[in-house]
Parts: sequence; C-alpha cells; structure tokens
Amino acid sequence: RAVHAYAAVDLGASSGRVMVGRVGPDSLELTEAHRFPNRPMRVPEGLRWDILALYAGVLDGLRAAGAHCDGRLDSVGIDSWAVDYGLLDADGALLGNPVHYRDSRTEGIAEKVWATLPAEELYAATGLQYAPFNTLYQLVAARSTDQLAHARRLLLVPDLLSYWLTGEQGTELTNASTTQLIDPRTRDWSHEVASRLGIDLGLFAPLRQPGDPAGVLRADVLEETGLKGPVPVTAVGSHDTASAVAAVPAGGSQRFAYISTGTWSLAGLELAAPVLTEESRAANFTNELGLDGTVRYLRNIMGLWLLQECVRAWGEPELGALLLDAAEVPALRSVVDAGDEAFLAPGRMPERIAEACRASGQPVPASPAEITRCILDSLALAHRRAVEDAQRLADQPVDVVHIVGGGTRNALLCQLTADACGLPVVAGPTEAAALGNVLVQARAHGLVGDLPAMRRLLIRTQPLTRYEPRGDTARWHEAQVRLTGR
Ligand code: LFR
Repeated sequence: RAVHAYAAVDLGASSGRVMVGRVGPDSLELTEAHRFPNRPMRVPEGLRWDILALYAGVLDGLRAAGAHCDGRLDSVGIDSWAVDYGLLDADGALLGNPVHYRDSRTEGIAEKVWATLPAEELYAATGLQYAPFNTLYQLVAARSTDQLAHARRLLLVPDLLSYWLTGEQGTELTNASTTQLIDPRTRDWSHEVASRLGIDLGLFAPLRQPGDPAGVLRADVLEETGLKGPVPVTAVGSHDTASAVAAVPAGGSQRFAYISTGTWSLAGLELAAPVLTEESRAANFTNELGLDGTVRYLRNIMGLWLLQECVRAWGEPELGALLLDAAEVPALRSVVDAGDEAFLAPGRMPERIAEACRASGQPVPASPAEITRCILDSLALAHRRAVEDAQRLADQPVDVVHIVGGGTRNALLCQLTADACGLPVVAGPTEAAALGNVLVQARAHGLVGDLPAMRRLLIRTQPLTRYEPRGDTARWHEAQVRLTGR
C-alpha cells in the first residue's frame, strides 16, 4: 500500500484523543477518530488520574480508528503529559490510581531533597528545571507509603497504557527525561542522583528510544477493538511536548524558537547539547530530551490553564465571544507572572489572578473580559521573556517563533505573542503532538526520513498562519519591568 495508517493516542490533562494519521510518500493527513474527557478525581487521599477511564478511551479510540482504515492499522503510538506514573506489584497489578502532578503531596519536598542534594548539584547532573511535580520529588514524597514499599515496577503513564495494550514494559526516553533521574549528556539514568536520594532505579523498565518497537496488541485488545492483527505498538516521543516539538514546521536553515501551547506553554529552543550553567538554573530552564539527540531547552509557563480554570469558574461561557470581548479591553493594564507556581493548583482562579494584580499595585481586572485580557497579555509577556532568556542563555539567536498546539486556535494570543517578542510568529499545526507521534511511527516503518524531512513534509501539508509583530516592543518591556523589576 502506498498510504499507511497510524493511530496516535494523545492524552492531555483535560482530554484524550485518538487520531488517525495517513502517511504517503508526499502526503500527511490527520483525522480525529475519537475524543474523550480526562477528568481527574479528588478522592480522600488527594487528586488522582482515572487511569481505567483513560484506558477505556484508548480502546474506544482504537476501535473508532479502525473504522477509518478497514480495521488495518500499521501501528499505534502513545503520548501524554509527563512525570506521572503508575506502580505495579510483583504480579504486575496496578497499585492504586496514579497521582496527579497537581496534587499537593509534593509541597515542601524539594527543600528536603536539596538538604541532601543541593539544587545546584541536582541541576548540574540532570539539567531539569525545578518543578514541584518532577517524578523525583513525587518519589521522595511517596517514600514511606505502603504502595511504594510494595511496588516492583514503575511505568510512566504512556508506558503503562502501552503495557496494558501489549503486555510489554519499557521506559521511553523523552518522557524519562522529565523524571529528573536522567543525565542529559549521556541520555541515560543518573545512578549518582538516584542513589543519593535512595531512589531504586530497578523500579524502571529498560529505556526505549522513540521509534523502537514496543510490542503488538494483545489478543483481547484486538477482540475488543475489532482491529485485524498483528498491530505493532511503536514507541514515539511519548512525552507530548517531545512529539509536539518534533512537529514544529521549521525549515532547514531557519533559526527558530517554539512555543507548544495548551494547558501549559512550553517555550524555548531545540539544542544539540544541554545548557547546565548556574545562570540557566536560576532562570529555571529545563533540558528535556527530544528526538535524535536533541535537547528541548525550555521554560514551563502556566499556559491556557489559567484561562481554562477561569472559564470553569464562570460556568463555561462561549470562548469565542469571550476572546472577542477581551480583544476590546485596553492592552497591558495589568499583568501577572504566568510562570508563578502559585497558579499551579486548581480552583478560584479569577480571584487568585485579581489578588495577584492587587498585590502588585496594578488595576484589578473584574469582568471576565478584563481577566481574560490580563491572562493573554501575561502569557504573551511570559512567552517573550522565555524566548529572550533562552536565546541569551543558550547563545542561539532566532528569527521566528513557531507556535504549535491548542493555543494556535487563539488568534489573539498568537498576535500578542508576535507583538511581545517583536518577531514573526508562525502558528500551526494545532494537533502537533499527534502529528509528531504519527511521523515517528511512519519513520520507524521507513516512510519518512530524518527530523528535517519530517518537518519539510509538515510545511508542505499543514495549514500555517503567519502573524507579523505590530507596534513597538517598548510597551511590553515596560510591562515586564513592572512585573519583574528588570
Ligand atoms: C504538557 C506537559 C509539560 C509538562 C507538564 C506536566 O502537557 O507534558 O511538558 O511539564 O505537562 O506533565
């Protein structure tokens, strides 16, 4: 067959989707087969992922995907958010629902870790940003739990679902790099960090590279989904951000920054080697691992989570109308630090944003339109800072900013980002993570070439929108000084 069909399972913090990617020698088409909600649950112990509901969504999605290709899928790949995991006992049974990275159990844990292993040394060894939810801190937080005592295996979320589909266990590298237990220079486990913190690396299944085979769908999965076997599962960049960055449609000679937008904004550069300097640590940049030896040098920004939480608090008003109203609100009246950990937990978001404005002596936004404007200005400002800091810290200037992911649908955010950065923005594709997922599968099966070839195919096939920077960047600089003092 000239055209092959791949299923990309892409799980986000608020919804999951299964997409069918059809890849030919010079074609790439993506169709959504199934979308389902991802609803975290607050139980007495804390905030948990409903992993069986997600697995059900994956199975429903594979069945729906089969309907698009006569039941014949060439392969399946899975990506999701990072850092979270399930623990298995000696029989291979899951020990409880995976803990949500926004759960409060990691509060105060980092300070304890740094008392044993100073933050400077930890950064020099792993290159990972400080985020309270890094797997390392989660494991330290879980140290004296019954569950961890009984655990014989730890599988990151995509690896856990892949295990249920195939019966085979592995740890995919791009996602493993978010655990803070990987040395980005060797791209292998850091035994030193693990042993100093008493973390048993034997819990992890062997590392897999994106593109490695990861088993075949088990007989009962074939029966449940109606797919015709054998269907291989292929390891992809199983961290959604790794898949999204692989699908940045940058031309070969282009010097680019990227912003992967969705619940989070992940803004930074693709590098050939990690930046492990003290300055980089102080700026809280992370060195996560990407495809083909690349490093995702980026900063986590709270992203559209801020808006999603407000919209939830306001009883889900229509987003299009809200954004139109926000566009009419005067720009940059008040801004908040969209990188602030204070916005990590769910709940009361409009109030928390208003409080942050009040505390910094700025006008307090009140209406949904004003708060929305404050959020979008703040995000654009955070994008600007991240893109500027990354260029300086990595000594790699850029000419263009690529925005991929869900935020590309938000034209106002794209335009404000162009304005704030003083650089052209190319927006698209929206389903970058799913496309990166599909392309790595296609490449593993010999259909596409290297990363530049994957990107050329995206440029030829995906609709992209260009935003030119408007006006002067001085206003943005002024807002940044207002917020950060520099
Ligand atoms: C985006 C993302 C980020 C990661 C955060 C938590 O979906 O994967 O890259 O920092 O979720 O896992």
